[in-house]
Amino acid sequence: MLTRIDHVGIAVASLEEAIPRYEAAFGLTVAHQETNEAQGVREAMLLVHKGDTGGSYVQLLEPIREDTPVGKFLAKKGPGIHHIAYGVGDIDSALAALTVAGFDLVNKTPVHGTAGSRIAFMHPKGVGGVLTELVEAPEG
Ligand code: MC0
Repeated sequence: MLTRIDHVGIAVASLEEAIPRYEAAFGLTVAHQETNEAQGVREAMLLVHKGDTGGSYVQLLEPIREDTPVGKFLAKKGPGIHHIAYGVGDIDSALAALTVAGFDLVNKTPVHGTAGSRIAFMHPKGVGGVLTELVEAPEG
């Protein structure tokens, strides 16, 4: 079902502060930046590796308000790893299989993710305390 680690989502207080740190430490560059209102974040994707099934990224996440998943996470735990995201070829079949297997899905159907991708979150309680995201990359 899984094709790659698509990204590791990291909660930060400020993208302006975090991006140069990741660029300086690892020589990464920002491949994409956007604001996702529905998810309550400003985000930057820094490419780590381009493989046959798509890229792997560090995703820096800054909340746009306090009452958002990343805003609440930052207030409670401070900056750090917020979630892991796995690439899938077909997110609809992946979600159908997880539903049959009894997993607790935050998104029962895919929602809009980075750069036109289709994404869905699984609740951390069902996956060993790790907020887990599935990503189907956009066509092309
Ligand atoms: C909350 N919890 C987490 C967690 N966030 N555990 C591990 N990792 C996280 N990131 C735990 C809390 O510690 C708490 O555990 C319990 O979940 C309830 O926490 P809460 O603070 O009361 O939060 P809720 O219940 O309101 O929401 C938690 C939930 C939410 C996972 C449902 O954060 C959510 O819907 N997340 C999915 C959407 C999201 O994260 N969007 C932002 C990234 P205890 O043990 O204290 O009960 S958007 C993104 O990444 C997009 C742009 C993309 O990739 O394309």
